[in-house]
Amino acid sequence: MVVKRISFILISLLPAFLLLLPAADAAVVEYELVIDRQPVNMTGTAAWGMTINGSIPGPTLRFAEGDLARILVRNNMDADTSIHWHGILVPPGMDGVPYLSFPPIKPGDTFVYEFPIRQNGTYWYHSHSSLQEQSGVYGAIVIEPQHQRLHADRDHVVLVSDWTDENPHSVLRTLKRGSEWYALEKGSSQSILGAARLGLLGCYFTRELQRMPPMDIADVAYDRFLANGRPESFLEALPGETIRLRIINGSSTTYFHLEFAGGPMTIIAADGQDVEPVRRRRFLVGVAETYDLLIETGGDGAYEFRATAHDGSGYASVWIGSGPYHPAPDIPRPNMYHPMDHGTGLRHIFALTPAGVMGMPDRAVRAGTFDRPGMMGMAMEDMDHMHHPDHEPESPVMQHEHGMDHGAADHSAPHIMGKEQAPPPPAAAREDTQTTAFKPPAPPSGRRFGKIFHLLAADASSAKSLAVDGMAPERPGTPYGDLTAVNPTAFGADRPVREIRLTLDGDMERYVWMLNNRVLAESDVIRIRAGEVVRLIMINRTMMHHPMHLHGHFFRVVNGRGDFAPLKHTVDVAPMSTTVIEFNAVEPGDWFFHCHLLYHMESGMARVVHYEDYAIDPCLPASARTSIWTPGIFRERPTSSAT
Ligand SMILES: [Cu+2]
Repeated sequence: MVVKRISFILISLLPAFLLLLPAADAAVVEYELVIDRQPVNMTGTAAWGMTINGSIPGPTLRFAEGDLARILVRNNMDADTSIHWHGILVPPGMDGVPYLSFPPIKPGDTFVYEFPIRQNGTYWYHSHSSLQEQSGVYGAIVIEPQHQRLHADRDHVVLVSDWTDENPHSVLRTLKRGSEWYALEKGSSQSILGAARLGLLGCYFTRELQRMPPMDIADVAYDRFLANGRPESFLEALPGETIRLRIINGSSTTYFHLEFAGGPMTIIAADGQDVEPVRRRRFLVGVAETYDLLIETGGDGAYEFRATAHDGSGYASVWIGSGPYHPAPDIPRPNMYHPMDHGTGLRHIFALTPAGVMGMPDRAVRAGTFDRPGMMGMAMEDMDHMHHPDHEPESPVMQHEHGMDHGAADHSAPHIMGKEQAPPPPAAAREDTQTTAFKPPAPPSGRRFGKIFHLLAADASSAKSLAVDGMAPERPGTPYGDLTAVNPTAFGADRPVREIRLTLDGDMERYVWMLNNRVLAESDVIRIRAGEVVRLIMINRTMMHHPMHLHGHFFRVVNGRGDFAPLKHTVDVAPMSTTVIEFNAVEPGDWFFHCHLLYHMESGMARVVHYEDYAIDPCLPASARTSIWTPGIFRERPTSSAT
């Protein structure tokens, strides 16, 4: 069976191989992954999980640039499965999206993936079937380059993720019910009393009057946050060593603030692509992104590398080195009552527009009002130069320096595109940092209450300290504004540019997440043509972050770095703001493009990017090819329930 499949795949891939001309002496690196459903214990209580080769996460797959990867994936479960190689440039038939790139792997079957390794860096893999990623079907990929650019004494993968003992399908049902249960459980709910306690009653009532949904940073309450499959783990290191940490956010829905107790971290790669070194004390990593960091162990001791869930509900710890413990500081919880206060201008816009489009009505979107990268307040700027492919817009901060006369918003605090690095947290925020001979207690659960809780104690206002997310230096956003590619990434000025505008929309009450106000099932494909430069303008009209991921390509994130805009495969689109990306359309195929928050993708926040003239893969049965468009394909199906 397995042998037959190998020859079948080779034949089907022949044209791709000829095109890519892999080195004749490429080493074949083979792995076998067995996906199974079994009881696991992350919390002290057994729960059902999905394992790869018996563990969560699965094994780290290691390759060298130029290898030929051959990976056998066996399905030992009673439900269909799949593996997608996140950020890896593969032929479309190897991308692992069921019903789009290949038929799902049926119970008892083995699928053989085979593709040449055309890149290097830190990536990951995960199931693209139903909600299996939440149950544990993910692992790391490390690809060594031909020539190592930077030295490190040690090299460690740190794969962070979120875990719930609950069946992910029941999580989705709870979300669809529009219940506030998870907010109560993790202490981020909002009430009149809580608003009064913070002196923000006015904001609370203004929002209630306009029927705006309460802002929350994350949908789900988790039982544990994990680093390499554990809430707490330990890595060996000696004093004075330089360590490369390969950070992978393999969460289903959780963004993390990263911090190392031993001092600032140096970002050297983002999404596997090298960038000019950037030093950061704390920054936000989105779902499905990867960062390579260099850290230095100072003196004697165990220094904590901490990944704190964005909503402040818990964290995962990795202790690096041995000796006295140096914990990382606690991060103030987000002030959910603060109405994303970008200044009076934004509140003014909220007051004038119906809920749902959050001050960005369709007409203004179509007119290009919000096409500029950065905060929506910038949108009234002259848009002219966005229409010239060779002209890169300046960063919002630079625009601010040039002066703004409409006073729409205060941009002195960088949100997502700040040119300058956010200052380190003030001393007060680091007060609880101290060396201790005794190991600090294990990281807390994401749920603060058992069956009984006190309503006001569950309120977001009850946290010890609060800071406005993305605005206060204690709660920084992503480091995108500071990422500079090591080589130019710009496209030739003569290239045809296709510009596509997408709004990111949500209906909180029905828990439906959409692009251009439509879910996948009822929408069209995004049609592009080989040879074009495709520019996607993503306008987030929701109060949540969305990590948007494009399969099969790297894209430039237009961040004010001109020809040296960084390349990524996943980009955070911050609430109420616009992100612009561009990619080279040179990978004919059908490619998934979606929000990487698992429950958002399942609810329809996805599209298929289709190359014109791309021939349907003859290996796929016709029925499989059409069913991606069938309503309900991304809905819950009884065959894939997780218990
Ligand atoms: Cu989303």
